[in-house]
Amino acid sequence: MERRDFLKMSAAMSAAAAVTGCSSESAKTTPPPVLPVEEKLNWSACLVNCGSNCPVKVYSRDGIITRIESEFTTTDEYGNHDVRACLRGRSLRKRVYAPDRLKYPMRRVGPRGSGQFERISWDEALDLVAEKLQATIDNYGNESIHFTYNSGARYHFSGKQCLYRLMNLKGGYLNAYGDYSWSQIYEAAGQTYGSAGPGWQGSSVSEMQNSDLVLMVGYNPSEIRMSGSGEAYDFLMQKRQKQFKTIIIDPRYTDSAVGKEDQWIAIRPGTDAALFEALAFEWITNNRVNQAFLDKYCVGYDEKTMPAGVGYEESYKSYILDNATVGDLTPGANAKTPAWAAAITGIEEHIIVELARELADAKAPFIQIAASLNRQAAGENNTRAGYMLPILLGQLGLPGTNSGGLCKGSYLTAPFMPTGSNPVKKAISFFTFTQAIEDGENMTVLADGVQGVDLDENGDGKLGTNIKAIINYGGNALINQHADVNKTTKIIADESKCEFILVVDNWMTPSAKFADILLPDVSWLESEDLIYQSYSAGDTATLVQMSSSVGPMFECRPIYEVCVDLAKRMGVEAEFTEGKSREDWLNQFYAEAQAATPDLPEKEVMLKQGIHRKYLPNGSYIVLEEFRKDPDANPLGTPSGKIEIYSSRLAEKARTWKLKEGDVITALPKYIPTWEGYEDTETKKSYPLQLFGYHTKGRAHSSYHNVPWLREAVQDAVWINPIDANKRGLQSGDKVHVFNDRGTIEVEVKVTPRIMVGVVALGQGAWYQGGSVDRGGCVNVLTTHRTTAITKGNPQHTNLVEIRKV
Ligand SMILES: Nc1nc2c(c(=O)[nH]1)N[C@H]1C(S)=C(S)[C@@H](COP(=O)(O)OP(=O)(O)OC[C@H]3O[C@@H](n4cnc5c(=O)[nH]c(N)nc54)[C@H](O)[C@@H]3O)O[C@H]1N2
Ligand SMILES: Nc1nc2c(c(=O)[nH]1)N[C@H]1C(S)=C(S)[C@@H](COP(=O)(O)OP(=O)(O)OC[C@H]3O[C@@H](n4cnc5c(=O)[nH]c(N)nc54)[C@H](O)[C@@H]3O)O[C@H]1N2
Ligand SMILES: [Mo]
Repeated sequence: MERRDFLKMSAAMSAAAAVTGCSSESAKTTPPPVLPVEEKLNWSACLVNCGSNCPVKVYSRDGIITRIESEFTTTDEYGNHDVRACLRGRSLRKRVYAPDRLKYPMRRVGPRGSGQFERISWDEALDLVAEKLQATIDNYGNESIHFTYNSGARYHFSGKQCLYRLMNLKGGYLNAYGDYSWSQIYEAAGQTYGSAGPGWQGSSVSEMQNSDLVLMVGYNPSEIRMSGSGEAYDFLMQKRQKQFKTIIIDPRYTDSAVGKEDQWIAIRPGTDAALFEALAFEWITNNRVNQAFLDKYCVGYDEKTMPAGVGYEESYKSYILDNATVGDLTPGANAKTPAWAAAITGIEEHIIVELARELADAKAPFIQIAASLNRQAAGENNTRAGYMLPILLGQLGLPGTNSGGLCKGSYLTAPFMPTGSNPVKKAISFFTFTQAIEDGENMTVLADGVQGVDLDENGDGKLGTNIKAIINYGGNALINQHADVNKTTKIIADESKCEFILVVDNWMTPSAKFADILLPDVSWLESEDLIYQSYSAGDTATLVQMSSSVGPMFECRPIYEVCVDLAKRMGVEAEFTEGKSREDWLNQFYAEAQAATPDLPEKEVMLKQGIHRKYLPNGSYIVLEEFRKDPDANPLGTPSGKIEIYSSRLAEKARTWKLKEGDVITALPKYIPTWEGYEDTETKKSYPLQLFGYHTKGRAHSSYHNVPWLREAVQDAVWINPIDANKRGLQSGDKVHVFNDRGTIEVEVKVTPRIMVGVVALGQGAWYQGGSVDRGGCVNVLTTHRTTAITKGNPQHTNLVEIRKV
């Protein structure tokens, strides 16, 4: 922080302390101090990627933040309740004033990644950025410029959309499809239900009111949807209103359990599909499947609904029973029995049988297959296999049921800065950018999932270009959040490969250290915007009017202004601004939001009240309701218009795609024993423990890592079961090395029965520090660049490791 700002801040803070009686000098006799300026209140929001975008109240004096409060303006009756920020939003003052805040534009002076920079002026920085981007376009073409995945700042007006807009006006950039969150879910839902929707927008949480049994597979709202109005709160209130049974299947005894669950079933990571198949076996052999539903709405269950030319022996029923004979229920030697699944999943046979009975008996089971399963090596198949539960029971499109998808949130809408369209059609999977830096030229459709290229007679085609420049705005996935950080840093550090890296952030993150030019953005608390809650904040829809009395700090500038100045230099200013000022854009957006939500108060009112909310503005959502009512009038987006248990499109990919050894694509949803999974006995000889990096309360990904309060509140420790700990002589609090062939990290260990035997777990997102042992404790030192089979997405939850005491 500049000395001037620091002095201003400490003056304001000591004045505040005197008033609240916190100062030792506030003796009873001294007259009350005269405050320098009145305390102001502005509403702002936490725009991090947890899906909630909570409002926060920012109090300030003379441009210095004095305190942060969460919302408490309602009577707090459920349905009209406060949208209270979690521990992260409440710590925002610390984050904004963190010592590693970026304060002025910088140019790299040492080797890339060394973190050595020199301060430069904005003019110099923008000249350099414009020059480098133009040179990359001239030398290698627009498709050699790439935006790495970024989700750290969910602005509507002055956010990443501005940079996309600028680049689209300049001829575009190499697209990415998919994302770290849900790539394999999109694929699974697309193949099964004809669109991604039923995968990431299942029924509303409120539908639990109509359910008697909620099954949460790897779903952990209490830690991943923490907002005071979000899914965690909705779930609690639904439970309070109706005592439906709750069963949680998770290798970890999560905060979503701890007393809220009726049953916790611990499962080995990546093996859920085996459990689902055993449930299917139980239902088929006990005549509990909904045959009428399968006949009418689905393709591929048995001989009655196989696609032309495909026989019964390729049907789902035959696969589960290992029985090629129509009508016969005699199981074969490879039948997917509970005993078979018990050996793989670690769940006792009788528990599987009981679970099958309970689900079949339930009047309206609400089944949710969470995203963690899709971040496993066979993520597409794990998820498809999970969708089979509601499908086999015919418990879909009805009150109280769900497709297996994540819950659909409720929305009020507000516009985003329009990006325009990208003239470049070529796209890679977001997860393969490191490969595209090294060898994009030779990446193909059939081997690497490249999209949007011309196809040859074999149906294949090449990307034909390497990534030569990267723009990384509001993302830490250049380094920290991407897999195999040690390998990634080597690729990114090589200036002969990717020749230019622009990073725009607020703090000196592990990714920021790899910038050639580093630009300081304003923080949320310094910004004006109208935002709505993000993708998954439950049943309360909100609009929040952000405004600020505290910025811009230092030499930070909003990215909108930065892009206007870049557009000037790159000859597209008029197209970029459309002749509008910043105020014009904000007014236009406000008017558009009012048109969509007519009872949204005038802006002057919103500036004072901050938030406009509505519980379930469009009512409670039942996924696939229309299809269930009338499948002919409302066909799905699959080729058959029906639910595809057997996917002809995947059968085609299985035939034509060039897969790595050990990768499998199957027409039916199947349990696949994968590399570095429970059944990878070869790798387990050296690395016997399954590890995943879950999403922790103390951070949103890597965001908020640099807030000491949060590091204190939520311990970063690798969880291990007492049985595994005893074998290694470990006690809680010991420092350990967690390692595999890709690297070693040093963290504390927490010995707890809340994690199952053979499995260890560590909150993801800690900042990578580098070195042969990463003392930052970044779990991605241990994860792999290897992709999932179909979407070429991220299997970051599939890892084998060993642990030893330091
Ligand atoms: N506090 C916080 N909240 C967040 C985020 C954050 O970083 N921090 N990130 C946000 C984002 S962008 C996303 S995409 C979501 C992610 O949400 P999820 O993908 O649901 O989160 P995870 O923590 O990866 O996994 C949830 C649970 O699944 C369990 N699990 C892991 N592997 C398996 C498995 O193979 N089978 C089963 N049955 N369970 C398994 C883990 O123990 C964990 O408790 O969270 C969002 N919310
Ligand atoms: N091992 C493992 N790795 C994972 C996951 C996992 O489960 N396991 N989860 C994955 C998932 S689901 C996701 S979504 C990704 C998330 O990966 P990212 O999208 O990279 O998310 P963050 O780590 O939160 O990084 C956000 C960045 O935005 C910056 N930022 C915040 N506010 C602002 C702002 O106002 N302006 C600018 N310019 N920058 C800002 C932050 O400082 C930070 O550098 O991580 C993935 N990585
Ligand atoms: Mo995510």
